[in-house]
Amino acid sequence: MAKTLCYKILENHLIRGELCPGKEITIAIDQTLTQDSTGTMVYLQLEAMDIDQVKTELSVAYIDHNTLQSGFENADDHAFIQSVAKRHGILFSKPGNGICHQLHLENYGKPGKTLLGSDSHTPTGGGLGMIAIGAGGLDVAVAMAKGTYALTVPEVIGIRLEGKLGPWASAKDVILHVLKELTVKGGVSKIVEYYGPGVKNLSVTDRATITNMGAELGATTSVFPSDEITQSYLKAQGREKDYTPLSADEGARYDKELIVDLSTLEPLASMPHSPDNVDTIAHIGEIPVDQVAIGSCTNSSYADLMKVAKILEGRKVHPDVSLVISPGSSKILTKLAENGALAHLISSGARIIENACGPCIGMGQSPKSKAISLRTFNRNFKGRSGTLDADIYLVSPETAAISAIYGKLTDGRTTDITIPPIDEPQFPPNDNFIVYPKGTNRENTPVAMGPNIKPFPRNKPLPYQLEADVTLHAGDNITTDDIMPSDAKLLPYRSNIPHLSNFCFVNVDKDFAGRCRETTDCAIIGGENYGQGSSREHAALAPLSLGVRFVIAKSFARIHRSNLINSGIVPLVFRDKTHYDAIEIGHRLMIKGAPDQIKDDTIIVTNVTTNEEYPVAGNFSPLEQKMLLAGGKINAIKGE
Ligand code: MIC
Ligand code: SF4
Repeated sequence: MAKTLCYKILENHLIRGELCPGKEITIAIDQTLTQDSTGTMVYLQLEAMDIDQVKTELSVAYIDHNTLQSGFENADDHAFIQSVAKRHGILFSKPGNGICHQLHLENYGKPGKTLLGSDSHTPTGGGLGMIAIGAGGLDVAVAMAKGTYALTVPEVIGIRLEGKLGPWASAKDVILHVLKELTVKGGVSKIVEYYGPGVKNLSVTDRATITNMGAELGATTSVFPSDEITQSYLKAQGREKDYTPLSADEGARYDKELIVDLSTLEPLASMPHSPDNVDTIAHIGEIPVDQVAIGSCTNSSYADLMKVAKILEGRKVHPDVSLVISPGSSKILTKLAENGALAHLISSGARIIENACGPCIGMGQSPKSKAISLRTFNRNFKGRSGTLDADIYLVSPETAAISAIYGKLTDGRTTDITIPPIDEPQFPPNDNFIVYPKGTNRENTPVAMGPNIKPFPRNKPLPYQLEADVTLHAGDNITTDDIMPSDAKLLPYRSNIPHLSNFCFVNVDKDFAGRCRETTDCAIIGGENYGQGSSREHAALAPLSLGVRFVIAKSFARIHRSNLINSGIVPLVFRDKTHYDAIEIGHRLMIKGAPDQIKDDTIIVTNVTTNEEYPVAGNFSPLEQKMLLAGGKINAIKGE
């Protein structure tokens, strides 16, 4: 039978189970990546697993999120991660090298390999024909320790690309169009596979922009074929030997199909406050803009920044706009410096900041109150910029640059500016930012522990009678940024869960943490797509440290559901969605015989306050049941 590309790669890595949608499989993981804001937890967990060297072909620890260093905390975290990397044979990428996904694409990604990363945008690697999956930190720690990862086999959405992008339309517009079609939950339990004649009209970094933002669809991952364009990208990076041609078999069938004619796409924007709230720029209109931010793992490639430089060359940033640019990697910045493009950017009035995540995660550059900020990033959730009342629009680099000049949201096609084609130059190898672990091991390298690094919370085995007070009743599409906000003030506490938990849900319900502390065991009620967004397991660990024992929602986002299970918090789904409205804050809920019930298709939750019963579903795989019974993944592993 003709196979899809993603199933071919999964099949090559299959260790256990049947490659059939909905079934649980275990696959071999070739590579892992971590970044620093999730990495400290990953490496505390790896240390707790008592292993020697990692079992993967390659593991890299990047520092790119918490680079502001406004106190000792971030620098201590970096030193901790560097020491653990040395102990276990992991490459360490120093701060300043760039953003993990851009760096991994440039330096280590290989067609046909599997990559697990403790960051939701790990699917960027799909632009190179990899199966690259974002996961919670503990899953990545286990992948390093054992070289494996268990997942439920996703269905495959095939997106057939036809035609060629017209002037001012960009790879970003492709994924914004797909988001408009499929929405932020359209990709849950799915892999998105691109194919068709239009693929050859997109560069590898274009493809990576598209697979990167597949995370916003909720997809497990997204993947492109590996072809001669992949080969020339790898050649430009001095890695032609890593090339393997890969594609789906002729006639492969997809569970769902979508056709996108690239030639019909026009410049688009995601409007506040959701990436799928997409419209054409022509239709949104020429709204005045206060800030423009260009960068992030979605749009900080060499070609992206060269396009921006060509648009800005000889022109001036509008007086009312602050334009800030964060390049994706040190190699890209070096090239821009060498070819003069950096001078064009600076002399136009742009602010150049570090090669890092920066403003994308609220690490600086928060816009002014009520600002309109155009960003080439991937998430525009309320408050994520660090300014709660700012309106964030997600756009392509081309649209961002032209709008920075005109001071208003601008459709480039209405101007007389043309952008010349950008050729990918040869990037000479430079690993000056990489620390290799050679010659070190556990015995000769101590762990560097700063005073802000606290042990991660552990759960207890599932009790017979699980009882909890409802401490939050949340709406649809709650993001992990809602659950555990991240900004320049809070990110330094990513290694200190007891402190961080005080800010859990602070922008949704500021009394949540206090309410939890007044009782022993708590429950959360959520709407659709609960926990969408990032992979941060802090969105499970902070609630755990506040005593949350279960969450009942209308539906869950994939990574967050896994993170809850890994922490021993039981994620349950309403069988009858009207029951969502029957539960209120302060009600006491009970699951009798919880260890037996979690094996059943239907679990009965009793509302002790109102005497009602709610049938809910868990759909837990045998592995998930084991983790929940033990009170989380670490406990389950220790008990093996
Ligand atoms: C994000 O973009 O939200 C982050 C910050 O990169 C997160 C990881 C984190 O919260 O540390 C992600 O996408 O997984
Ligand atoms: Fe960093 Fe932003 Fe990408 Fe997350 S989405 S990895 S914060 S650049």
